[in-house]
Amino acid sequence: MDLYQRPQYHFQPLANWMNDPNGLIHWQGQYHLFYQHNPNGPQWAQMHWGHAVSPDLVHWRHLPMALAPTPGGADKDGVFSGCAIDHDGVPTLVYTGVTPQVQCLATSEDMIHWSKHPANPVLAAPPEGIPPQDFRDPFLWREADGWYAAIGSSTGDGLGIVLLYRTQDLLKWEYVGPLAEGETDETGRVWECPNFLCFGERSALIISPIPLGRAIYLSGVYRDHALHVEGTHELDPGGALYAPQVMVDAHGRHILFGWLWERREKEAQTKAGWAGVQSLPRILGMADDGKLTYAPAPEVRQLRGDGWHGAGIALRADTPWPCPLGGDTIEIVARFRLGSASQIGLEMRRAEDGSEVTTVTYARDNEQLSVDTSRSSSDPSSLGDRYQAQLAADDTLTLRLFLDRSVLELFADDRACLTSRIYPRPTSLGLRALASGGDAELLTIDVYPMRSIWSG
Ligand code: DQQ
Repeated sequence: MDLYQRPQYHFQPLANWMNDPNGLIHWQGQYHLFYQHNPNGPQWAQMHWGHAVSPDLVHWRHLPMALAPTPGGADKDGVFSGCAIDHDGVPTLVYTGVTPQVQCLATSEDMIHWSKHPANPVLAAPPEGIPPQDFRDPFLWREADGWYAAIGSSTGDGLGIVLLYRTQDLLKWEYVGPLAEGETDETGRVWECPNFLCFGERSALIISPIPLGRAIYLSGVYRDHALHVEGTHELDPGGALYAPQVMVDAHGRHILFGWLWERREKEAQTKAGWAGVQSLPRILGMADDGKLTYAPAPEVRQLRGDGWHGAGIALRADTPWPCPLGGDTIEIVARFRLGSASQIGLEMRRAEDGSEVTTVTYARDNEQLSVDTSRSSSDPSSLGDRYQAQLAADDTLTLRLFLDRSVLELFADDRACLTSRIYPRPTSLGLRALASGGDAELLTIDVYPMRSIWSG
């Protein structure tokens, strides 16, 4: 098994394949994370639901497999994604069984052992005109007149759609209409894994469109059981985060986990013996402009070891400043004053001879935040690229970065997130700050070694 590239403080199963987070729920003071899992190998096949529990969103304990395909059953070819709800005090998983794609239920008395409902499938076919091979990933919420479910799908014309259903007892379902529909193929052909979130007057519908390979969201006003869309936005265009799921916990926080897929060749994944990581828990909010805000859950701070702190560091144009502490399992909080610079940034996981380096930059003129992983690894099986997000910054900008071996998660001013996968050598550990086109200042920089979540 390739142990070096395995993250130390991001959730993973012990081995083999993992993709979407499923069934996130805060139940009797414990956070439950289920996930798409192939227990038999490091590739997508025969989907099961793995299961883990945590008191604090950060330290996890593996639990027995929650769901496996039932031979001859409604989920004989796979237990696909879905959610967890509290249905009159009974923890209930609502998920897609295949093939064909149908909606199913499972319940539990102890949150460990799960029984599939004898009436499965409880929703056996989509409305007329909707392709039955794309009818999946139910996401439920409660309204005054019952449960509502958003189900991902595709229109007969090959655009994305989220179908809205209503049910009282989870056994009889009524199709209400489209919650939202795509208008161009720029937002994909099939919408997977919908998540519908309400923030006061405004709502956001997160979707994972095929073939975009990244999640986006529609924000607007939910009225008469449809989302009146005001804007379409990127959720995390860093090239690695897909099929996220959001839960509202007992404190009313919207907490997101997302699947971080591998960005290295299949062969390297097979050799490694594992594939797929969950993101750190992120708290979502909504700003006045209808865009989501992102912050790592405060619980993540408990992983910090003794940090290195610097302040008032002048960054001269084109003269990189080497930070005394770098690493591959660290958190970096860097607050920049842009000054006269046209671009500022950080180089990380830098080899001493510069042969490997990952660069995060912010360019003032086009307001672009970038993560460049094209030189992250000298291993040709690693697939690097350059990823960008739009961000308007004033004279100061705070970059908060989590490096965890092959994971890089970037939060910029809580207004943009870019998550990428990188596969440098274990010896590429350097960290430098830079400015170009003029001088800037690092107002403060904090670098924390991060503790493993698995070591007690
Ligand atoms: N993954 C699941 C599906 C979902 C897709 C299958 C998204 O339910 O649509 O593993 O990654």
